[in-house]
Amino acid sequence: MDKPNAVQKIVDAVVETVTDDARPEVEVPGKPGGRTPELAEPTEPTGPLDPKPDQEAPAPVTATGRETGAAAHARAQNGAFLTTAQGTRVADSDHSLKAGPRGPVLLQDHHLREKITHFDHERIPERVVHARGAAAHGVFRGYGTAGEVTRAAFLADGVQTPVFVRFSTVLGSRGSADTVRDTRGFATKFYTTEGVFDLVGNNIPVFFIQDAIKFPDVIHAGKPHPDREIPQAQSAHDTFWDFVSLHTEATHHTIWNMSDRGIPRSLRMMEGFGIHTFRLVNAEGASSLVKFHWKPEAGVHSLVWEEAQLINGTDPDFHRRDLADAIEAGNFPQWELGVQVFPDTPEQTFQGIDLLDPTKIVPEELAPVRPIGLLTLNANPTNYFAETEQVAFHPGHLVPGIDVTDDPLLAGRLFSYLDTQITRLGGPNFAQIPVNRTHAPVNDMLRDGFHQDAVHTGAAPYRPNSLDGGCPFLAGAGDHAYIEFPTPLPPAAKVREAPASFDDHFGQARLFWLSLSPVEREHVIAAYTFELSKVYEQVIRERVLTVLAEIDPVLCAEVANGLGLPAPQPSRPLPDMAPSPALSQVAGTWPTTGRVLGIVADATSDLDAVRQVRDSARQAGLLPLLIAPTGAPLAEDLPVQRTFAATRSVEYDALVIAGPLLPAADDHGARDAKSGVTGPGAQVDSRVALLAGEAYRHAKPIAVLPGAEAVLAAATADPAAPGVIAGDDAGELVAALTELLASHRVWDRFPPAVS
Ligand code: HDE
Repeated sequence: MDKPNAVQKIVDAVVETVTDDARPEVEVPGKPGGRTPELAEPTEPTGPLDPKPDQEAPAPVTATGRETGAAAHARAQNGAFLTTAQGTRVADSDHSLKAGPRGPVLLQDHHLREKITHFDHERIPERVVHARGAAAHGVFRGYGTAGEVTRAAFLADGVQTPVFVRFSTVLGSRGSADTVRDTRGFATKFYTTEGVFDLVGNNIPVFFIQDAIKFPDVIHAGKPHPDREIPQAQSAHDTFWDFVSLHTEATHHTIWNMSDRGIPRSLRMMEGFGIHTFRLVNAEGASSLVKFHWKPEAGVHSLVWEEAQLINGTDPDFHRRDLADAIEAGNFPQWELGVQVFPDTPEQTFQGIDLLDPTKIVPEELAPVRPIGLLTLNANPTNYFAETEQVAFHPGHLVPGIDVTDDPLLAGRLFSYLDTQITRLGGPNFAQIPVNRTHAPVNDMLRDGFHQDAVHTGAAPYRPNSLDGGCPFLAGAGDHAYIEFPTPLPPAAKVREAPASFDDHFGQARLFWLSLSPVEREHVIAAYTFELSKVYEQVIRERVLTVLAEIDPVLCAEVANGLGLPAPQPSRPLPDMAPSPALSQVAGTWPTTGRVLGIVADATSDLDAVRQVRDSARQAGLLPLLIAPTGAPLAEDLPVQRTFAATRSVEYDALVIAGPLLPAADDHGARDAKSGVTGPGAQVDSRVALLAGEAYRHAKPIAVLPGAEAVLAAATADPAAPGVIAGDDAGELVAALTELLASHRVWDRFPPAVS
């Protein structure tokens, strides 16, 4: 398939394994513009700068999917001079047109009116859920392994399809913090040759409710209280826990949110799930039921709760920044798409699990995930609003070979996503917004409406017609038409009921609990205890404990203990269950590319060792950042990226400390409230002690060079604890840290109390 310009660039840029040679020269990602500015305000007119090399724009196709042959950034602004929206050059944009310098301002000032009027209308309604998001362009390559189950063209072997992926939190407003405890959205738009396919999933494989009619209820309960509009982007409040303790089908999703999955380390380190069972249809017309899974190449990793809370204050854009920085530095995030495949039987169950119940998983040990393609995110959006804000996903954007099932949650979604865009994006023509445009030819009979961008030809937008020669014609299966699978339906009466097979609300929550490692269980206990401690009404806490009793006695007793309440008994004996090891995220080792290494040093440190650490870290694919008392370089070749006053441990995955780090000039409480940890007469800068102490208690690897031992003492970190290493060979230290980072955290440092 010939795809010029932007599409081709995205497709060309697929890099299966990003080699050091392929990685762009980016020492520290985050450069705001395409050019390093001069100190003085520029005076020479020049055209708009090219976008940064890491940025891409929606493909330059028309509103009707025609390739234009235009350059990738053809929609960007043009010319060297400021103009009005009509392209008329402007001589003064700093002063209103007035009757004399002291006014009054004249109504005839068309430039003022245009500028202010447009500004007044810059905002659109944020998404009712998933308002906070970050996105990237990329490419998906099919493995061809799905051919047995689907005829979808983009899954065929070697086919490369441009994609746009948006990640999100669910509850928070558009300006809310990134690292709140919440489910994350993982929505992918595939611009396939057969039309757009949207896989609109989450990072948690189940949902709070079994029927779409309950969606307004669960969201109203999770959103801030309607009177004070607090708390923002949190589930730690009365209305959320009131609802989920009464509506117990939410139990399974809730325990996932209370686990480490609710606070991912990075959007690049999350799994994704389609949740619902979909129906795939192959070239012979045979159907299978499937569940979609995204598996991150970087592994599934999480923050610890204290870290997540600190980040929300120190860098509320943490996840957004991390994604953009990784792409800018050429560390392209990758996921494998896989499917669990089940026979399409009349009962639509698999080993007793109802496949239409979105509160249930099928353990991977029972149905393995078969890889069917690779997703690589390789370009940042050029403009947040135009792309990330205006992208419109819809589970009903399907292509031939992919059909839906009768999951009652999915049915409501098939209505909702189309409906919501009409308000959010101002009318029915949102499919014509550049980021939403299909790359397949459009020949519809939809006409007119607000913001119509297509210039339709012809006289007969109806069928049948003879005036337009009967065009457009209907397609058959051989012409890639979308044909719904003729699913047989059992005889039924019209009722408002759920099937009995949806009744078990606790079994799989118990399966999840039993499948976690001890340290993950500690985190679940702590999360429930924290959240319920923020609940005002005692009866709601007590009610949640009755739900926890149905999951596990240890979980229930530990949370009850933390709340100072008695632990209730389950209503019936708890079942024995074989754990599903795939549900735990701590076993194994993973690539460490792009992990951030903080190197703490000052002018008195062994600068040769500092250089060696930095260089070895770069060679190992880590991102080393030098942390020093001020922004002054420690040597000509040792620029400083962070200062003691302006950094916090949460920016780093591991630390190297190059002592001795005596208190710096600004290490006093009046200047920096972080000072004072070690008290007067301290031998170590108190911000460094805090940095090391936080990294230590967040189970991060720490290495100390000779002379830095006092930092560990000041940080009350045990030098003999797992993951704390000392030595004088910089290369060896970095190698040891990299090995520790491959398991993400040094959990052995803090043995769990519960088994
Ligand atoms: Fe959504 N959901 N949802 N949802 N959802 C929206 O669509 C809705 C559900 C998901 O990055 C809205 O364009 C209903 C499950 C993601 O733009 C809205 C129900 C799953 C995103 C909507 C669900 C999701 C949304 C808000 C119950 C995981 C963000 C704005 C039947 C499989 C997409 C918009 C993006 C967004 C409705 C349940 C995922 C209102 C009615 C289950 C990732 O249409």
